[in-house]
Amino acid sequence: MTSRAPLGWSCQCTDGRARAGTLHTAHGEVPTPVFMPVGTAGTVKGMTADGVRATGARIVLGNTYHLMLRPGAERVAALGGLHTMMDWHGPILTDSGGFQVMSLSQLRKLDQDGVTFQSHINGQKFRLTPERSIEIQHLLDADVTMCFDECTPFPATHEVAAQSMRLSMAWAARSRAAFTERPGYGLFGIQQGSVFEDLRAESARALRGIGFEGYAIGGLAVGEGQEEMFRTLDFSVPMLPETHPRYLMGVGTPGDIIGAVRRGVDMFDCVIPTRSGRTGRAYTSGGVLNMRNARHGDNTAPLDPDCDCPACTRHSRGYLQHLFKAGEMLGPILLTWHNIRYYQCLMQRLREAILAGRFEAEAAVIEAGWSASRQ
Ligand code: PRF
Ligand code: ZN
Repeated sequence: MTSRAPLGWSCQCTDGRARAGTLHTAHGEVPTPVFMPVGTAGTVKGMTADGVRATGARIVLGNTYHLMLRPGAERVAALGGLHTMMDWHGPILTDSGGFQVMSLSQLRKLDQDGVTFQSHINGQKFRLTPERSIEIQHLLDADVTMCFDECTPFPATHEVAAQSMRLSMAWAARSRAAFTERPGYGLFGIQQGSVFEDLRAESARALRGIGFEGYAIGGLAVGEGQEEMFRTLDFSVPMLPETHPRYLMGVGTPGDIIGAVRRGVDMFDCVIPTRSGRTGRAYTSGGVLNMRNARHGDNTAPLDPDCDCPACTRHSRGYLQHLFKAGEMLGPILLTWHNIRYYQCLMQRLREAILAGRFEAEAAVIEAGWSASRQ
């Protein structure tokens, strides 16, 4: 890619619908399929930036909503932008704020122009429009900016989902118009339409008409369940341009991710590895373990014998159980590190399997490990 080009994506190989590619951004290249750890408030909770990089992560997610409330977008810019502030010098994708307003703010009012809401921190009044969301993401210096959208709640009638999707498509056009093109930076559109095939098609047509550097699938993992999400992905993913990266927002468990990569998705983010790490849940090659459970107390074995992270190579399950029982902050730190490392290894295995033309065989091996009772 030339240095003047916008953010790009190149495909190295496909295996069925699964794709192995590379995202080219202003702050470096990212192999896909990729999992982006969530750094909501300018930090991946409990991790230094060096630690995040050591897990293998190459891109992190930040949130317009949280950062506009605290410390404020203009202040992040004054502090040198999100990369400098976080000491994270790789690519950053920022979400646009609408989804977080709807899930976190108790008091909010949506209109055709945007949304007015009260901060969940101190009740202060704020307003987000497509134009302001894009401006904030510029101030943060996001490599990947997301369109301002409304995540349609689930379940929704066809009529409600249609209205909501059409509002998001109007906002997508305004987001595109407000976005300043710079080399290595890009804007992603977000497909909506709930679980309805005709609405997903209409949304994809609208987004393709506007033109974006990447295409996200929004409005899923909102309570519909894995089977319904996969059914929706079956028809929604092929509607998005083959030539561009596809991003499934807010997903998911390792099983969700394998199923979505199988259906042609390239990018993911989710709070699961970080949030569940803080509460003692560990994702391992043998399945999910709760490290608060007393049964681990005398166990000298590593959390996951197949993992090379500090929690697994330097400590026992018994020690990790003790840390959680004693409320020591090192417990959440170690399990967050482990879970992010687990997700990074999962993505690397999937990518290598796609390149080797053995995606299904590898997926079967990984999934068999979760149900084998070797713990
Ligand atoms: N839109 C935006 N962010 C999101 C979503 C969405 O639909 C979701 C849905 N899973 C998570 N994060 N902008
Ligand atoms: Zn580990």
